[in-house]
Amino acid sequence: MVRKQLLFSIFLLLASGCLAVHAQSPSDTLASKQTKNLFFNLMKLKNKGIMFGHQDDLAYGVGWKYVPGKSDVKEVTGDYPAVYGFELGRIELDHPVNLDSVPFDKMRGFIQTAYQRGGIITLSWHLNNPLTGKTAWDPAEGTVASILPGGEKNELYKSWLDKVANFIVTLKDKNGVPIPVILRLFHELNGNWFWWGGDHCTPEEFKQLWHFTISYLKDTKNIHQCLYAYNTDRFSSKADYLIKYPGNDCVDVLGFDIYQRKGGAEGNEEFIKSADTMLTMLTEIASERNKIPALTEFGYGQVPDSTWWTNVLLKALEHHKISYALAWRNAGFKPSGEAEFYLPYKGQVSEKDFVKFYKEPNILFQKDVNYKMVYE
Ligand code: BMA
Repeated sequence: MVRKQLLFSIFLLLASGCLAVHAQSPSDTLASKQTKNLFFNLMKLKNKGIMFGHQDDLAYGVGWKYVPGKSDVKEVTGDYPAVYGFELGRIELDHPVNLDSVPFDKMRGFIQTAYQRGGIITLSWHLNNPLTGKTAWDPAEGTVASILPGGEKNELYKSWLDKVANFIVTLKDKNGVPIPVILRLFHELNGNWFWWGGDHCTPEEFKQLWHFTISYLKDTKNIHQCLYAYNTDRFSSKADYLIKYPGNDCVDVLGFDIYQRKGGAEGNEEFIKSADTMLTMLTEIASERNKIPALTEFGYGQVPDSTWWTNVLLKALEHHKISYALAWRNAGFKPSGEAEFYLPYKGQVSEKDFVKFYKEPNILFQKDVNYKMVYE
């Protein structure tokens, strides 16, 4: 009897182990080997530290564009980021360059370069409004409903997904192996500024849009090199975060975006408190669901505070085990004369402090992670 009970206990233990391993797999059951490895390694690496990322890092920075090998992060720290964000907006229109003027051909090259050294790729998509033909920031009512199956723009939307799929399948390494990407669809989904956001669709419509999109990419287009990120803006509670959550079977990364808008001690405190509180909720939600927690986008425009990195950002991050944090783009000076950047460049006021931040053992850049650690 005792022996039987013991055997049964061993069986239960093994079974729960298998289930746990299964539950910790990418949502795409046909995900490629490297994509599966990326998922497992992102889970694992969060115990080592937070990987630092930057949007469009290799494409341009403040005062330069398309200089091979250049990066504002590298100019300041001597190292590249570990995570590289790129943007697909305008691919749906067959444009050769995205909405921030990055040629898709160059983008493919940057992605291949980054992948080779063990960089992690995440793609956002500020797709135009398919109902009105205006930009992603045109929140016309009824847009989401119009692109769902049966809607008047469903065919158009499918043709846009075809174009995204066509680009993704060209992302291969030199041996023809598909490069895994984290697809950050319908980001900032609880904000009211994008047509897919906030009150512009019901939670049900949003979930349908998510399921339709992912199933189209996986099942119709046969794309199996993606992890999918569910990505809100600021949120107030776990329930608030999950209002439009489409389900554990179609999400891999859980993230949110946050920007510091106010300066001075008060602004700093508010940022630390908000980010810290949300990261606590996010990591709980992610661990309950075996998903990868990440700060999918952040920034403090023009970083006017010379110690923002160690005095503010680090304080917000340091108690949390998240996989990565992606700073937004160093767009530089626009024709209007206004500058948009979120990371220091040579000579910028927060440059020295960013180097201090770089040296933090729990903040990881490219030299801390390599191909083997991420994709094998
Ligand atoms: C915004 C700004 C814009 C940019 C858009 C899409 O946050 O950086 O300048 O066009 O993202 O990348």
